Amino acid sequence: MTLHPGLSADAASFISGRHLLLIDGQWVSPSEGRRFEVFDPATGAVVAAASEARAEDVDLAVAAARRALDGPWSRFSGPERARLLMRLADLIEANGELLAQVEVVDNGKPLALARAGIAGVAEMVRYFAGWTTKLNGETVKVSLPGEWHAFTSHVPIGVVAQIIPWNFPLSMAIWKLAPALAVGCTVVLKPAEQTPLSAIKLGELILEAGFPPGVVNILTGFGSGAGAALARHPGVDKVAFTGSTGTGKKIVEAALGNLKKVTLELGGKSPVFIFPDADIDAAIQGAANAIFLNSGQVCSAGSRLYVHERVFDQVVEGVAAIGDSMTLGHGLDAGTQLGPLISAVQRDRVSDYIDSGLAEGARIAGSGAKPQSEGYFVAPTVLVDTRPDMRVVREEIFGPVLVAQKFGKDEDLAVLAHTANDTEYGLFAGIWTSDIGRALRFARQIRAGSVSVNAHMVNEPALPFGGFRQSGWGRERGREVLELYTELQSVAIRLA
Ligand code: TXE
Repeated sequence: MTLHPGLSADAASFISGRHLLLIDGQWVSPSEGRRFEVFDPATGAVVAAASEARAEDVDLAVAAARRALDGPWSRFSGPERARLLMRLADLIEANGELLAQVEVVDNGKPLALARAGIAGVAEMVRYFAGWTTKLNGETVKVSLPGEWHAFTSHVPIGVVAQIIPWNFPLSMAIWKLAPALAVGCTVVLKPAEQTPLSAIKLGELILEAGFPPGVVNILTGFGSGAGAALARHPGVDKVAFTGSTGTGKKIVEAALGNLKKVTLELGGKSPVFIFPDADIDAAIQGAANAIFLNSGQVCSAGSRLYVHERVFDQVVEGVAAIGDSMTLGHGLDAGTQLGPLISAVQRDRVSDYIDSGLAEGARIAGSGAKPQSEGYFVAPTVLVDTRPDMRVVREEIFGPVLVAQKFGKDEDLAVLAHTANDTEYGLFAGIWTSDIGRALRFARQIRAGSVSVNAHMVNEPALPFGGFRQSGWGRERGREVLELYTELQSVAIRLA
């Protein structure tokens, strides 16, 4: 196993350690004894071996989660759950550098981005710790004859399966875990097979924080094995998933057996509009961040850019120049601004998209240089001369590839909204303008779960996040996600 020399001794020792499954508060070997390799995407080298959970392990983990749900965890009050979550947030911060380095080796992202992610994760846990004592129902007036007292209350939905993607492994795990634990659910969490390591470390911290056995179970393994077994399991009350739209549909089918509740955070092809009255320098930087951050492997990446013709050349040249100036490299190397893609499969997929765009008549703005490196790198790429029917404009690429198009000075907001909405997705849209009235009128016409004005990717725990149309079901973050981890119970009492 070849580890990057920049890793701290702690991180190196954790990564090369023996990785097991967390079931019922114990680290255990997988039932079939299988293991799988974990790669550093910046080098292609194997860095670790993780345990492969199979259906039998899923059965054990779901049973442990059920026992905890019906047993000790049900007796934890809101303030007690809050204290555990607060302790977990502190432990995440105390182990922040190790977690960030693990995330870099597992996922490839630059260290600065991984560190920012860890800080956000701790804050997300604290935000949901606050909610443990605040999710109240309502009293309801009953109009039947006689005297009544009636109210609603939120009860935990039960045992939750959480299936996590590889683009922000720890953040996506916490977005799901923290609200589920805040309301009193128990969890079986499956990280993506490409990035199992930070979830394992998180499991250690969860035990150290004092969560009772079985409240959080962590199963590393593949989607077709452990993932599919969780999605169809009759003992699971809800599955929460982030990943591709195709896999989301498979999860919905698998969930039909017991009609478990499903929430989905899926793909996107999000538009960014730049009007000529915007602060153009800020808009150029914002549009570049929107597609190059995390090498474009972001569900809400701003992957379609629409620029007013008066500033089109300036914006496209600016974004392409930022892309060309970025230093690609290992996330632990000083100066790296852009890491590799997650896998050879993803690199080839993204490269094929660029080729398909060029074959259909698009042109690369900027250098178009290809990285020469053993890792899974794709250079930032801005495509112009694109048309709405091209695959690169319609499909989620999930790489640092931007398609740029012009709009005319006479186009009204309804026409632009039609362009924004000309997609099967509806996750995000960005608007850059100094005319806030226009921004608000435009936002109302856009069919997307989140809209940012003069900013991109507002990562705020209190703001719900999720998709219209094929970008998903339900919301994460904010009060809304708590409702999706609870069932609403009505109680009506006839007074004597
Ligand atoms: O995703 P999958 P993949 C998109 C993005 C990317 C494409 C393919 O466009 O190029 O998906 O990535 C688990 N039952 N996004 O194939 O398959 C799997 O083990 C249950 C967008 O890696 O969706 C992993 O834990 N689980 C996205 C998780 O699903 C299954 C983030 C995600 O994998 C399963 C990631 C099954 N049948 C990819 N099959 C976003 N919205 O942010 C797989 N899994």
